[in-house]
Amino acid sequence: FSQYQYIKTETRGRVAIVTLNRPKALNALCTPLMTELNTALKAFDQDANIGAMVLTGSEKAFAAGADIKEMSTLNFVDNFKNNFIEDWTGVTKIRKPIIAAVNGFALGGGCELAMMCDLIYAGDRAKFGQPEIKLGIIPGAGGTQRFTQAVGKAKAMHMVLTGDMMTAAEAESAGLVAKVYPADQLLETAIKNAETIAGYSLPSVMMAKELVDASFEMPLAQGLLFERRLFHALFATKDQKEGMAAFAEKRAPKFTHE
Ligand code: CO8
Repeated sequence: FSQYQYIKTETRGRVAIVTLNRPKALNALCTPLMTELNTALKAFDQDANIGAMVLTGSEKAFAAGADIKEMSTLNFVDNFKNNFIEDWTGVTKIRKPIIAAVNGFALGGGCELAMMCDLIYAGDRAKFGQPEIKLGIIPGAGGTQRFTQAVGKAKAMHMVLTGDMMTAAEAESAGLVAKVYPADQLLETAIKNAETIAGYSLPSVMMAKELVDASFEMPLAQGLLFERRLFHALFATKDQKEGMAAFAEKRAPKFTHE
């Protein structure tokens, strides 16, 4: 029995795997799906036994966007009063690393959801796009901003204005995707990488994530100062002592995440 209808969750060691599971609609992101997703991610973020998460979909689709049928009857005043989409951005508040493992379509809100994660690994047949323009709207959850930060103005303008899709290879060379793997090896590889990350000292991992994210918000001098201070701070952890002792003793470190 699962408490969820639109997602599946499992854990493997210190890694949590969340799978979008609305196959008939290509994982279109309806409100209850997003509510479940945010609930699950938040629970894993608070779970001391979890060090990293993987978010994935199916072979055919990571997610083909927000649910167009659900959105079709929305109007401006309600969107404005309810701050539509704000509740869906919980992924960006998660403090442990989240890897998006993208096979198939990552379109519209699906692409935006992947970009809210910390890094994207793609299967070789993945397709990325911001096709909102074809529906008479524009991206609403970061497609004009995170996409541009990732790939630069030329490619972002092309994608957002034409609605064209990008292949996994193009997305990798443009800087949207960290690595491309054969589709059938994507999830296992993403989990393996997540296990590697989850094996490191959690405070250092969380600080590293926080700092890379801060580089998008801060002037360089402030970002460097923030980095230096957190670097100093990590010398107050047991894991720093353990990590350096293990190196000197030529053995594997046993991190306790404190
Ligand atoms: N919403 C609702 N249903 C969808 C969606 C969607 N986004 N995408 C696919 N489906 C449904 C189809 O309606 C179809 O259902 P049914 O069998 O009942 O007709 C089923 O999934 C299978 O889809 P197709 O038959 O179309 O499959 P194809 O393989 O022929 O085509 C495509 C695949 C190209 C992916 C096609 O389905 C498509 O173009 N989908 C829409 C893509 C799109 O426009 N996405 C952007 C939506 S707008 C948006 O995301 C706003 C962002 C808001 C922020 C979100 C924050 C997280």
